[in-house]
Amino acid sequence: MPVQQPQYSPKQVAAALSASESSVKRWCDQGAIPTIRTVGGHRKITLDGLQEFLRKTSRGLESPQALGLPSQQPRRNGLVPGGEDPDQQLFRNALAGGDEDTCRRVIWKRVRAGEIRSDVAGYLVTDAMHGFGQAWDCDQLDAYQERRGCDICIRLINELRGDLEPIPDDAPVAIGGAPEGDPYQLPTALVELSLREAGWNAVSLGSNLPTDSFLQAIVDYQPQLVWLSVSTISDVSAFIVEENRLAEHINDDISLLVGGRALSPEVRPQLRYTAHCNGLRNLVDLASMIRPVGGL
Ligand code: B12
Repeated sequence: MPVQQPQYSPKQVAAALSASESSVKRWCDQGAIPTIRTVGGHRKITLDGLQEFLRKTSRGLESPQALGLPSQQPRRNGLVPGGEDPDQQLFRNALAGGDEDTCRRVIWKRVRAGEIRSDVAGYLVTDAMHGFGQAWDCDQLDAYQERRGCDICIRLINELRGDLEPIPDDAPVAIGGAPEGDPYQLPTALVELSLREAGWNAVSLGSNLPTDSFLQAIVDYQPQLVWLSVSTISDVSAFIVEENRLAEHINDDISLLVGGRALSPEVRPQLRYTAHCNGLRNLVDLASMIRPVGGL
């Protein structure tokens, strides 16, 4: 995928900053704004360069729309850090600003261009939320922006899922979720979308799920595959006991696939499971080995 930074002229940047063009040119020439020169000698400013300038000078963009960026920026100034792909930049800054329509446009543009939905969602949502984590660390993001961002992502993931072809009755069943004490909703929603798109009748049971209820769902759904998404563990010993209890009650013919940020190399050897997945693609590949299903 080409990774190209958008480039802006001093005039565009001046409009976005509500400053004069001559001031912007001066900042460029003084090195305050990292600047590229075109073959013809014109000044060009990348989004990263501009971001660096905003950070160093504690400035915000008065009119981000002058640069094609979403109009609602985070209340605290500065852009959300993350990947360099312009789509990622646009998505995460729109998400921080609560601009759901822009986020939706970016996602669907890529899906309509033929990309796999779960790849698009994983690529944009993961980058954005990791950026939110960093922005939060630097006091650049309010709690409401993070909560609202999660809600928007859940809606967008659900839209992607809802627009898929209906699953045939004989499709293999997969269920999963995040264990008790783990409130993270996005990873399990992304796993559900990935498996659904790969032809599984996949159902996410959500987050913060008590083991007994997880076991009841296994009785009710009779799945061939169970996934466990673990993003946070507050009490490692209790988690290991509960995870092993879950694994013990799962029949040998059901695969238990586990993944998530909190499953560190220290914790994993103490758990029982069929396979650990490094990411969503890895999960889909493993799932197709367990039970191949009709194409995408
Ligand atoms: C949103 C968020 C929250 C929200 C979640 C809301 C919700 N509805 O989901 C809430 C408010 C609950 C929250 C709470 C807290 N959070 Co928080 N949170 C985040 C944030 C910003 C995004 C998480 C997220 O959704 N990421 C997007 C997902 C899609 O990415 P991912 O988790 O990496 O998942 C990918 C892979 O791991 C993989 N994957 C995951 N699961 C699975 C499963 C399978 C089977 C497979 C195949 C793959 C897979 O696929 C995913 C897609 O690529 C992160 C920042 C970050 N770096 O992620 C902080 C972050 C995780 N939170 C953090 C902290 C500190 C907290 C709190 C302790 C804050 C507090 N003081 O209260 C609490 C703890 C909550 C708890 N009970 O443990 C820290 C953790 C630091 C650490 N060292 O662990 C982070 C990193 C922020 C930071 N930089 O400080 N948080």
